[in-house]
Amino acid sequence: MSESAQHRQAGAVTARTAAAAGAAAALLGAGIGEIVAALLAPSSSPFAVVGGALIDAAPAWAKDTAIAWFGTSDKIALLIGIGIVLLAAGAVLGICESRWTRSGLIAFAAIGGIVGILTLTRPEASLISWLPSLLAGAAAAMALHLLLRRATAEQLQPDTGGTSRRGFLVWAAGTAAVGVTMAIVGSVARAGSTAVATLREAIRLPKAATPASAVPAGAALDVPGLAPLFTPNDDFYRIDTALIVPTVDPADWRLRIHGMVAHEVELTWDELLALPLVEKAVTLSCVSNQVGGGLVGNALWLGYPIRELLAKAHPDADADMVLSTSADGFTAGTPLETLTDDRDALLAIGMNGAPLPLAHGFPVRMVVPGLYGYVSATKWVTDLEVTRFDRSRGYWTDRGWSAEGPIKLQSRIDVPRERNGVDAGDTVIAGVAWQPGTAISAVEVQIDGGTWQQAELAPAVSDDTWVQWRMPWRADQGDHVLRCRAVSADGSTQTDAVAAPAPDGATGWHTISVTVS
Ligand SMILES: Nc1nc2c(c(=O)[nH]1)N[C@H]1C(S)=C(S)[C@@H](COP(=O)(O)O)O[C@H]1N2
Ligand SMILES: [Mo]
Repeated sequence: MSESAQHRQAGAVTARTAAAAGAAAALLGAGIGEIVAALLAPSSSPFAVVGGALIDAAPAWAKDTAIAWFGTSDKIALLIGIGIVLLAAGAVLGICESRWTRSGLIAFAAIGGIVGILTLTRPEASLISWLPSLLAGAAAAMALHLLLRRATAEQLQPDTGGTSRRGFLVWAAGTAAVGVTMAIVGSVARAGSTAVATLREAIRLPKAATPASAVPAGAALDVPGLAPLFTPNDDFYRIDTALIVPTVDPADWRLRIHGMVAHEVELTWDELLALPLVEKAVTLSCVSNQVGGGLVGNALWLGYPIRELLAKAHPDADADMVLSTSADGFTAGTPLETLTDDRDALLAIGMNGAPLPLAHGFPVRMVVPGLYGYVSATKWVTDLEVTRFDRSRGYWTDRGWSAEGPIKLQSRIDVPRERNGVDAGDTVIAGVAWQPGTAISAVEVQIDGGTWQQAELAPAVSDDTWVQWRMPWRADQGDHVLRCRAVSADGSTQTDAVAAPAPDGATGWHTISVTVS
């Protein structure tokens, strides 16, 4: 008796059919989970919960590799990875179920239950956030049962030619399609039309009591391809551990300042808006930015100096750090001194004239001039605990990054682009240079290892922002190597020592190769 005849006789389905049933059932479960989560609470999405737990549990090297490989698409890469694992697991469970009745069903239900429990451990958990995962597991189990029953029934029927097999395939494909559609609709509903996005649209920001100093004439150079002096909100890099952008209703927002203080302070959104606000241009950089990379941007921030709030709380004399916490459980440890000195560390509500975009921390985030984001720029901030570095650690400090993170002196060539060719003749080299908190006094450019030449430096908006620079270049045909370095007002020259981003920021000279023809 041939193998397939044996299966037919026993009423068992082929491994391939069982695997297809399992994968389709897994997709249906995933779709149900995403739809229910979109209706219930975005943060209860099973995908987001598993992804968030993986992000928090991953060793530092895995995260650094993910950012190096996928850049700001690292989250999409993670979700695709989870999807692939889900399909594979579904296929395996389908085969299990076809061999040992109930094993696949029980496993699907158990996975739903485990993810449900995991959901309750996440920072944004609510009382019912386990529901989407549980329903997803139950739906997958039920779908697997029905699909296999159908496949088995068809195997037992007298041979009806190709029609019966096609019947199963249509059912399996239909189940998978419904699952994928629900998952897509669920995530679009979640991203596009949250009530908080609508609330944000309606907000009119108060005017700053202290407006930003005027942008000096000539600060923005007219060089096509050069990063604009102010980075538009839609182009501003985004880095955070949130798979789903947290949605915080301003009416529910509270900031609590506590810990080593004489008086606890609590602040509501309306109270914050009524305070005399400060507007300030600040360049923000991610510690993961590679030399020459794009994880840096400049914006006009509107907010209230954290210094004033801390003065009301009156920190203890031996406190030296403020641990800020976000609505989604991220934390950053910021030196107390940087929040109380005259640099105007802000509790920010506005970015380039608009309320903070949801992805950039709506309704309230921190912006501390001179510090990398991971130790200072907490988005969706809700809690400031005054403490000490020897008592408390921020999210990334527990994962191998330095406790303190001042932004290093850096410069970048934006024009020409490495991958674009250059036409021979008179052209221009241009870029940006920054060390927020310290003015840039010069940028130098080196062509093909020759002498360092002074670039033209545009007037700076402030010490806290990047400056644009340019240098004319008569480009000869052939391959050329271009390099830049910045000099800061305190006299130091950007180091050529190559350092990786971990543990406290990349260094080295941005070097590009271009072909002139
Ligand atoms: N809540 C929260 N805030 C956060 C982070 C985060 O993961 N979660 N990442 C920090 C890091 S590492 C950086 S570089 C900045 C980036 O801010 P942006 O996304 O607005 O550019 O946000 C900081 N604030
Ligand atoms: Mo960062």
